[in-house]
Amino acid sequence: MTTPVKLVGFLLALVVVFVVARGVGAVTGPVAEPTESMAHEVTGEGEHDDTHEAEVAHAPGGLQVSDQGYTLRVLSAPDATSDRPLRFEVFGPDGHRVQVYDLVHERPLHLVVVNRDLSSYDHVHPELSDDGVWSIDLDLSPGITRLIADFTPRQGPELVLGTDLAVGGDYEPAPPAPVARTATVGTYDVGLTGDLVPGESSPVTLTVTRDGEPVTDLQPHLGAYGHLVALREGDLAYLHVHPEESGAGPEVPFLAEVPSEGRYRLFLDFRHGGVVRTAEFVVPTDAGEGGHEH
Ligand SMILES: [Cu+2]
Repeated sequence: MTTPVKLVGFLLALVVVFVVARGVGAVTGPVAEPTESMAHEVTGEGEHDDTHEAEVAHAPGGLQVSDQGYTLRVLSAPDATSDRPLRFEVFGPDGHRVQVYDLVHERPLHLVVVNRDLSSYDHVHPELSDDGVWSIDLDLSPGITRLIADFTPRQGPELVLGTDLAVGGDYEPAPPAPVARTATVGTYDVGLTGDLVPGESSPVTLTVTRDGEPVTDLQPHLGAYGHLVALREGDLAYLHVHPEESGAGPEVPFLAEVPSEGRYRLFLDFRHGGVVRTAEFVVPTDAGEGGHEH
């Protein structure tokens, strides 16, 4: 074939691809976007309740600032020029500030504070004022900080809401972290075994040793012998993790629900000798293993 003929053929093929894509878009476009908010709207219509309830129940938390009528609102935050406390509130579907919360894992609200590049992590418990305003002093590093609040309003749904805070200052993004199934915290080593399987409840076991010796006198922390938080790399989706019954170490078992292939950051808070320490892990699903090769 001559070059002009090739070119015409190529252009024709392009047109065909374009027309087909448009056709497919026209057919599936509006239907194929089951965002979480749409799922809730559809649920309200009553017709497809069961299927959509199920989808919503399995959607990862922490990605939205507002869910099921509840909205997280930051009132003030520390910044480069002031160290005022972080203050925030939650508004309910009745238009009022939520003032009463259920205790879950011994606290009315758990707040995870992470830099968007996952270079810093903190799990804290703000104070609740009588009129429903949360506050806590935070030392934030420069960059974009993600706040993830895990709570259950009295007589409300279990919720995980998230919002971003921009913090000024010199900022150098952290490079992607390599896969890490062991973590060293001071004189402690913590190993992680188990595979994360998308769509399944995956058993994960953490084993705590100190100077090579198994630690068998872990102390209860938030109602268990360890508190595990798992975040998905890329969007910081907050996963459901349930502690399993266990003794005081060295093994601390959990069930983690992973929504998709990818790499996950796991943070174990454990208490020993009266001190809470955090061990950090980077765990890919099987197909997520090569995520950062290029
Ligand atoms: Cu907590």
